[in-house]
Amino acid sequence: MSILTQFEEAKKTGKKKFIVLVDPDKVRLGNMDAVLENAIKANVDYFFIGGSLIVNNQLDQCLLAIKERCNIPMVLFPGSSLQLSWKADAILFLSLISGRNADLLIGNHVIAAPYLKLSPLEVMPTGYMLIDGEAETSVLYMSNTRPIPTHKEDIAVCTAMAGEMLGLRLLYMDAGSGAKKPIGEDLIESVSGAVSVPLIVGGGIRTPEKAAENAKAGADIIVVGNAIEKDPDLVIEMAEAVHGAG
Ligand code: 1GP
Repeated sequence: MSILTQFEEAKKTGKKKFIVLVDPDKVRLGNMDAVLENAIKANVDYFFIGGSLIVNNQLDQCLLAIKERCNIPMVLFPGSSLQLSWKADAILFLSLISGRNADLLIGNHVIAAPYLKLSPLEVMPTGYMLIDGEAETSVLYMSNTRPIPTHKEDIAVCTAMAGEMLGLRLLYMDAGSGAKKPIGEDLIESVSGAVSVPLIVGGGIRTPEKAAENAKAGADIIVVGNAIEKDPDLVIEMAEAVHGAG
């Protein structure tokens, strides 16, 4: 079954998925082993692999290191068309629909299309929506876009609806890695109520309680990166909280 179908089936049955975001630049750091070990124990559903800016050119090594240790599927979450690899299982083909940067709406996709067509990667068309997380995150600087303000619920809802109408199969609401303020439950509830495709939510989630609240508010898939890099033991509690929220 494709990963996209797995997401859709899980949404239909109300099962929540938990994803750990791995930054390939940090894979050699001491705590990566602990993250992997805990991810296996905690039945983490998938890994997202990527970052807004990768400087160490070790994407392939990162994917291989994870593959050697476990069977958790790896989905590329690319910050640019330089972050592509056949060693992953799938790729979020992200269109940054909250922004008005043509390169991130369609330009980079044109460049990546022939590579992806030849590759074995499952391509997952995803509407990517940045929501203000009250921090100068890398993704805001690198994407040269403005996030949707948290109090502009109507803009977030209409953006999500438009993404679905354009045929995008997933929506990803992200406050950005390291956001000070994660996305609020009210906004998650409004957006999830307006669309029927699976909704991914991430950015600044630091506690299992917040992860569970987001899932209860309507997020189908929860992504956590930073908090787990800092404290790999959080993987267990976070995964339990999200899986238990379904
Ligand atoms: C960022 O949603 C992801 O794109 C995860 O964010 O690293 O803040 O958990 P954090």
